Amino acid sequence: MGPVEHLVTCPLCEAMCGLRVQVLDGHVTGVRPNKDDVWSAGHICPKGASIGHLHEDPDRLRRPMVRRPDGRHVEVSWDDAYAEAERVLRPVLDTDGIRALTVYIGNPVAHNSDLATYIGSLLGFAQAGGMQGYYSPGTVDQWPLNVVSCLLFGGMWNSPIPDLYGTDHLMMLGANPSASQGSMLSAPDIMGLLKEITKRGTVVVVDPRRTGTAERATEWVPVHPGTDALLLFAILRTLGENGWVRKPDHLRDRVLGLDETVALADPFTPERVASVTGISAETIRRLAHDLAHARNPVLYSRIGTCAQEFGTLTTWLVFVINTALGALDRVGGAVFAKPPVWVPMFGKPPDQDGEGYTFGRFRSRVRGAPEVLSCFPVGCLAEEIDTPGDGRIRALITVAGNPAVSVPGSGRLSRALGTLDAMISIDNALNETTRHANVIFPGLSPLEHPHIDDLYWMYSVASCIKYSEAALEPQPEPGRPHEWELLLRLGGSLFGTPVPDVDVATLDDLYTAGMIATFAGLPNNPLTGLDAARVMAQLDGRGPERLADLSIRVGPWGDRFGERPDGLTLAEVKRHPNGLRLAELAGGRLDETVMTPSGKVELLHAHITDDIPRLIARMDRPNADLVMTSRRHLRSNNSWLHNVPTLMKGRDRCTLLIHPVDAARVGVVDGLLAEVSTSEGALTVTVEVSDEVTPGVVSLPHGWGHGQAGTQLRIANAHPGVNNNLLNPTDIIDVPSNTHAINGIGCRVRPLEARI
Ligand SMILES: Nc1nc2c(c(=O)[nH]1)N[C@H]1C(S)=C(S)[C@@H](COP(=O)(O)OP(=O)(O)OC[C@H]3O[C@@H](n4cnc5c(=O)[nH]c(N)nc54)[C@H](O)[C@@H]3O)O[C@H]1N2
Ligand SMILES: Nc1nc2c(c(=O)[nH]1)N[C@H]1C(S)=C(S)[C@@H](COP(=O)(O)OP(=O)(O)OC[C@H]3O[C@@H](n4cnc5c(=O)[nH]c(N)nc54)[C@H](O)[C@@H]3O)O[C@H]1N2
Ligand code: SF4
Ligand SMILES: [Mo]
Repeated sequence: MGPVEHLVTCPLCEAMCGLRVQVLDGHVTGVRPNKDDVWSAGHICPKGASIGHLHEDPDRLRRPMVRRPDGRHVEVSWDDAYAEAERVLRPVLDTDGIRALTVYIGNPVAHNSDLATYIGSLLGFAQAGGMQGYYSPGTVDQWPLNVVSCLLFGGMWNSPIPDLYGTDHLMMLGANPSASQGSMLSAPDIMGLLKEITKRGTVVVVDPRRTGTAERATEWVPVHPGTDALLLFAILRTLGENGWVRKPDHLRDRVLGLDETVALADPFTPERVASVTGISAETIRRLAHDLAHARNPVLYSRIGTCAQEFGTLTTWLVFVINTALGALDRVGGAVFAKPPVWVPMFGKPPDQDGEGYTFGRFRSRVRGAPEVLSCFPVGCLAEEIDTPGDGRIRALITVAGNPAVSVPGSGRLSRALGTLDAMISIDNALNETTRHANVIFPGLSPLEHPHIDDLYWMYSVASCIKYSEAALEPQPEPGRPHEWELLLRLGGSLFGTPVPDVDVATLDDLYTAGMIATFAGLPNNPLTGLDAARVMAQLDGRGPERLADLSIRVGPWGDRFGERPDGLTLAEVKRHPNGLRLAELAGGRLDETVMTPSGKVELLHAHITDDIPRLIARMDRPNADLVMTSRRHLRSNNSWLHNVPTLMKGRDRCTLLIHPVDAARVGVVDGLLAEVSTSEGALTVTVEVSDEVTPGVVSLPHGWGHGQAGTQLRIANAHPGVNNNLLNPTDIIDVPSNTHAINGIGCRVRPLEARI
């Protein structure tokens, strides 16, 4: 018999491409793009094409591992792993309580429905038991967007995306889709869509580096890192001064605070911001003019404008300017996607029980950082572990995360992880982080479990739904636990039941029923007022499939349990292996999507505008001689695809990009070693001299620094690179969102080798 083909959605980035995976005798024999996928229509990138190699990777964990007293990890049975988790965890819980435990949730959680739907069980149980903040790389990523979305639009994941099909003038800041394939913006073949925009209009890329995206744009605007908020305020001021603020009918009575916000731009004249941003006053005026005179202008920003000193103000200004251009909620502008599913994270979190949102409800123990959406800055984790005293973190659970590489101050964090009394990881690799874990519970490979995306449809340029079946049986034993079961087991153990004894099936029922009952009792969500017992009785299956059925049935196309007999259920979605394309982007949806207390877009919030004096002060602070920024590569995925041989082909990617003028000034030479240092530390790295970075800026990718003792990553360890988070300090923070700056960090570069 020949290979069997399975249609699955690639879970490796937000583009959600459809793949055809060929399987023969339990092995992947080929991966091809799925041209019939209703969403991606045959688009694919090298990462998706390599998913078979990821699955077959001999280093990928398939059995639990425990750490022996000599520090080595050995494979054990599932029962022994549960027993070891109990042995290390219980004494901490018995003496210090759940307060001494925290959880780190990594990025792949959002790309794996088993984890995404059940992470709430672990977090919810831990929070109920007294855990303080939790940690996530969100605070090195999109937390500014989450804060702004809560305040302006009423939900943490509720914000408009640029209509890439309709705009004729896109200004993109701090994003490089030629590598990332789009972020908080899901689009099939995003570079193809950008090319179409350049044909009918303009794409302006604001980035300190002439990226692959900037290369293909109409114009590249090299901005000094961390100063975008100044540029945007100056643009807003120019719009106001020239009477270019548009107030279209569809926004009338739907937006609060626009005039007051435009007035706040007053101090930021193009002349005043020019020297710090590195963009001339003339250019700023032209950028504003072009936006104002385009038919369908829109701004979009991403991590380069979030993970920087003024992430919240910058992200906020993007939405403010979209509003001032009249682009909000209209085709061709900034529109709200319509996800076909509804999941609890789309609602207001139950712990935010007042009107609007409250931040700073509790503070971190050591530096007193206020929580923001229940998170402390992730760079606080190390000090919470290694600073003695009451309330010290002694137990950590990591779920699909690699903080020893991915977070600022990772040197201190790595050392701190080694001192924990209990560390448990749910992860597929023995890597820089999990080498410190007492127990590693491996998840399934992405091809071994079904998957259905939820969050990314909130940011997608069309409303689609797709179900991925499991292409392969879990190996080595088909019955091995799924990650959602592991999450329930760990969550269930927090209240006294020994880890091996948790009744996962019963807890699953309780978790699902409890979640439905909670949201049924809260206002303004699709579960409001539903009878929880009746809903439970009608749902199919258990675990993530049951939750997927729920989220589809209460979604905009759902059957609402018989109310709409032709509506969707999970079973119906499964009948369409190429997916269902349900709707295209549309405007006019503010009344339906905005969940603020006033029901309107609320532009002005003290939580955001209180940060303006800090920005004003920035205008008087001269730029550092050299600053460091981060970059991504199409063939990497944060820290964890470097063990896939097909993705490691080609030349060394972990180089320090530096402009020829700076290279000459500091005396470093292309291809030779240099030292780059910051207040946090120093690294030795190969120099790549290139005018693709602006003078004054160097760029180093993140996710490297492999080759650590005790890891099992043969390929990655042979190409270790260096970890730029050893250089990123933990104290440069975007105040309103708790987000670390990893862009615009003052640094020094000096030669370590000379050409003879
Ligand atoms: N300097 C710098 N630092 C950065 C960034 C930057 O641009 N510059 N970017 C930041 C951003 S945006 C992010 S999102 C973070 C990422 O930070 P993290 O999420 O902490 O790190 P990742 O490298 O994505 O690590 C993912 C982990 O999940 C595991 N894994 C992969 N798939 C699965 C699975 O299906 N199940 C389980 N259980 N485990 C799995 C991998 O083995 C790996 O250990 O890094 C942040 N850090
Ligand atoms: N291939 C691949 N795809 C990925 C990932 C990956 O690691 N590899 N990671 C995924 C994840 S977790 C995320 S969050 C997304 C991120 O997706 P993107 O936001 O598109 O991320 P980057 O490609 O890092 O692009 C960020 C850009 O910001 C620029 N920048 C740095 N500082 C500043 C600044 O101060 N101002 C401005 N205007 N620009 C600045 C950088 O030079 C860089 O070009 O990508 C996702 N997709
Ligand atoms: S762009 Fe690449 S990594 Fe992203 S979903 Fe598509 S194939 Fe996967
Ligand atoms: Mo991210």
